[in-house]
Amino acid sequence: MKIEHITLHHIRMPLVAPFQTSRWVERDRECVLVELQAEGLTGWGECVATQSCTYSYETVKTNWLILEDFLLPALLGVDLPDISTYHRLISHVTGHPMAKAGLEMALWDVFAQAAGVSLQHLLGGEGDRVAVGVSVGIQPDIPALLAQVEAYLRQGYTRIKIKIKPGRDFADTAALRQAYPDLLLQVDANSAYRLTDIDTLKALDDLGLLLIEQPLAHDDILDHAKLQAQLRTALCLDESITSVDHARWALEVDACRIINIKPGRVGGMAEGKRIHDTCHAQGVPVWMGGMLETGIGRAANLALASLPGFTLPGDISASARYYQRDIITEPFELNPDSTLSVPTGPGLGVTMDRDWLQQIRLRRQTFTGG
Ligand code: OSB
Ligand code: MG
Repeated sequence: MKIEHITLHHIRMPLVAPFQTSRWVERDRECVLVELQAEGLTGWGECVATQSCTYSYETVKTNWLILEDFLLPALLGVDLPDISTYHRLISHVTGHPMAKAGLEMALWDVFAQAAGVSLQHLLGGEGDRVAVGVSVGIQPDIPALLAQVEAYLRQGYTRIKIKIKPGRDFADTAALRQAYPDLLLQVDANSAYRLTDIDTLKALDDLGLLLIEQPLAHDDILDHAKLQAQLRTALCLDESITSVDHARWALEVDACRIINIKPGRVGGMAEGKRIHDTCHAQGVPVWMGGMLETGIGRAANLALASLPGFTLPGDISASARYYQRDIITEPFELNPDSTLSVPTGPGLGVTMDRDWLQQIRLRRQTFTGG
């Protein structure tokens, strides 16, 4: 596969409502999209980093820089036989998983198209739907939280995740549990706690949660193991798992009993699949996380989430939960059974809305190989 041209698009697309986590707020989806031309085919990828280094150290600008200075030069003009050769060609670049994953996604798209199959098929996924839930940001107060969750339940979502932070944790979660005794409910702290907050975290232990996501530091494994030893509820790591090795380390020391897989966080779908395979072999459940992706990243996430070890509902909601107008011409809609359908067309199986792309684009640049 001869890689001829790559165009980077920096976009800013409005969210339907601000998304508040324990440590930051997202108002728009600002990201780099990768458009790759190879032998008459066009592949699309999405870098999941945002405008600020909140979730991780990567940002839109670092994604662009690493792509322009290191990743694209390694790839442009190359006759690429497969995706593992891509990883070999960029193996000198340390870190920056989101930049690497955005480019990898565009490669998966063209390789699947060239083979005339869906990305799901190429990855080895199965089934036509993926169970999904919705991730609810921190609301102004508890009545607003109850109203927001009720609205999502009425739309058909059957699994709810709420963001928590110190001072907005036990009372919020307990109120929801009281209103919905049987709800599939989980919480995500995005690294807002320390081991010394053990009393608060132990209080959450009695609320029948599916899991507690990333309570401690973004790069910690050891303290999570100390915490897991004191809780019955499964801990789930998100930020801390940046490779299959981190997954292995975390499981070896019982730092978590569930893993949230985000391809962008771990350098791409190949690494995400390796984490899935490691967990599946050990009977550890995984689920697909989300980064408020556009329809491009969402399509890729659905394909990967159809692998058999993804046994818990993913943070992959319908387009309308995020955007008035998504970047693809066929927005994702929630099925009545709280699932999203996995695209079946060749490659990602979605179509870029070029008209909308042009309206929300802040910058574009095309790079060509020698
Ligand atoms: O921690 O899972 C997270 C969104 C942005 C950054 C981090 C996270 C999230 C979410 C939203 O929880 C998940 C989604 O895309 O619906
Ligand atoms: Mg998370």
